[in-house]
Amino acid sequence: MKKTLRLILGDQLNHQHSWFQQVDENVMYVMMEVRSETDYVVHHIQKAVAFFQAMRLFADELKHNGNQVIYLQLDDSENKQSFTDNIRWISQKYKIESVEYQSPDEYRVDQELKTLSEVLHLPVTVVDSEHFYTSRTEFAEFFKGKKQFLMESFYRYMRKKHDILMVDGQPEGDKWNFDSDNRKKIPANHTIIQPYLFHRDVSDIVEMIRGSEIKTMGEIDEKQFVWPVTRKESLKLLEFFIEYCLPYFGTFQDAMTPNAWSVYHSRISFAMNVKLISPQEVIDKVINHYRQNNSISLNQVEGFVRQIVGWREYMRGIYWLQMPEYASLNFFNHENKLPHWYWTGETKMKCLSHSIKQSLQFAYAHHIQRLMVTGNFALLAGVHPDEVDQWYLGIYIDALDWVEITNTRGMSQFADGGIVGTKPYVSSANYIDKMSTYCGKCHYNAKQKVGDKACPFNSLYWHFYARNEQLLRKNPRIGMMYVTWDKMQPQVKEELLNQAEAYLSKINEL
Ligand code: FAD
Ligand code: DLZ
Repeated sequence: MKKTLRLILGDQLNHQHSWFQQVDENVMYVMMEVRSETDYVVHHIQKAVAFFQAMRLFADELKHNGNQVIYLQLDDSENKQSFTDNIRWISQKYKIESVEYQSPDEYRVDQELKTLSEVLHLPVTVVDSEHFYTSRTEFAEFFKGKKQFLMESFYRYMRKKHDILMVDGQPEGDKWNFDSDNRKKIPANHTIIQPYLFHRDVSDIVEMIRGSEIKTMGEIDEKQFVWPVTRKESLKLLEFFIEYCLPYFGTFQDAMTPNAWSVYHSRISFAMNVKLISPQEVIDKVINHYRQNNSISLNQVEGFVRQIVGWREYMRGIYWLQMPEYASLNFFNHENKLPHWYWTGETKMKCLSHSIKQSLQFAYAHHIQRLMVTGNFALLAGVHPDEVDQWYLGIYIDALDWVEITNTRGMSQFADGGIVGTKPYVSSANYIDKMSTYCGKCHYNAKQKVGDKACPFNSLYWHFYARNEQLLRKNPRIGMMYVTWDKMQPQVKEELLNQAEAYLSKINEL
C-alpha cells in the first residue's frame, strides 16, 4: 500500500472529518507549529497560545485513537518553520508516496499548498474541510449575473435551502428579520451574566513562545487560560450560551457596557473557526433548544442564526470570489496611521479605551465594539485599511484572514467601495450613547460638537462626509446626510471641520 502523508492545519481541528472515521496504517498525519504562521502578523499572545494548545490536544487525541502523527513543536530542532519545507523533509524521511491536504481557508496558505506537487514531485490531493454549509464556489454561483451581493438575499436562500426556521416554505414568524425587536440598550437595573471561563494552565506554551522571541501583543493569565481548546470545552461553552445567553441574545445584540466584555454573545468564534465545532451542529442545538423552551422568543434565535448561516457563510463567499484583489482595496485612499493607543487603550474616549483594553485583556471584543467603536473611529480618522487589517488580524482570538479581512476592509472600513455593505458604518457619538453606557463616564461630552470637551466622533463624522463627498453624495442610502450638511450654516461647517482637523493633528493625545 502507498504511504500517504496528510497535513492538518491549525484551523482544521475537525474531529468529525471523514479522514478520522477510521485508522489507516498507511496514513501518517502531520501538524506543525511554524514561524511562517506565527510571524505573518503580530498575534495576540492568547491567539497564538490557543492555536498551539488546541493543535497539541488534537494531535494527542489522534495518537490516542491509534493514528500515526508527527507533531512538530515550534522549538523542535527538526522544524524548518514552514509548511512546505517540513513536508519536504518528512516526505523524504518516511518515503511518502502521496500527500493529501484539506482545502485551506486562507488564500495565502492556499497559494502555498498549490505548489506542493511541483515541489515534492509527488501526487497531491486536496479534499474538502467538511465544515461550512457552502462550498467555496456556491456563493459565486448564487450571485452569478447579479450586480450586488446582498447579504439578505443570500441569507434567505440559505434558510430555504437548509430548511432553517421555515414553515411551509415561509419564514417562521412571517418575517425574515426581527431587528426591530432587538438593538436594546442594557437597562440600569439589569445584571448581565458572568461569562463562562476555562482555567487551563498554559504556562509551558507561553514560555516556549517567549523563549522563541515571537513578537506578540496583549496580556495572558497563563495559569488560567479562559478559551476553549478542545471539542468538549467548545461544546460546554455552546451549552452555556444556549442555556443562559440565548434568551437575551437578540435583544442585547448591539448593546455595549463597560461592565461586561461579552454581554450575551456566544464567544464560540474561535472554536468554530478552528473547526472544533461545526456551524451546522451549533444551529441544530440552538434550534432544538428553542423548540423545547417556549420561553425563548424567535427574535433571539433568528438574530443568532443570521450571524452564522448568513454573515459567516456570506463573508467566506465574498473572500473566495474577491481575493486576492480584495486585500489591496482602499476606496477612500485613506493613508493615516492607527493612533498609538490602539495598542494600549490609553485614550480619554471611554468607548475606545474600554473596547481596546478588554481586547488586550481577553483577545475579544463583540461585534458592535469592533464595528461601531474601533472600526468606526479608524474609518472616521482616515486610517489606511492595511493598518486596520493588521490590527484586527492580530488582536482577536478568532482572527483568520477569510473572515477578518471581509469584516474589516469590507464591512467596517468600506474600503471595497460597497461590495459587502451598501454604505459605510460610521456614526457620531449619538449612536454610541444610544447603544451603550460608555458616554456617561467619559471625559468628553457626547452631545458637544465643538470645544475642548466635544466628543471627537462628532466632528470627525462630518469631516468624513465632507472629505468624501465626491465618492458618497450619489449613494442613495446616504443622500440624506448631505441634505443635512447642505442646510448647515457655513460658519457651523467651518467650526466642525476645524475641530476635526485639530483632533486629527493630535490624534495620539485624544
Ligand atoms: P456572536 O455574536 O455570539 O455570534 C455568533 C457567531 O456568528 C460568531 O461566533 C461568528 O462565527 C458568527 N458571526 C457573527 N457576526 C459575524 C460576521 N460579521 N462575520 C462572520 N461571522 C460572524 N469574526 C471572526 O470570526 N473572525 C474575525 O477575525 C472577525 N473580525 C472582525 C472584524 C471586524 C472589524 C468586525 C466588525 C467583525 C469581525 N468579525 C470577525 C465578526 C464578529 O465580530 C465576530 O465573529 C464575533 O464578534 C465573534 O464573537 P462571538 O462568537 O461572541 O459572536
Ligand atoms: C494562527 C496560527 C498560528 C499562530 N500558528 C499556526 C501554526 O503554527 N501552525 C498552523 O498550522 N496554523 C497556525 N495558525 C493558524 C493558521 O494561520 C491557519 O491554520 C492557516 O492560515 C490556514 O488557513
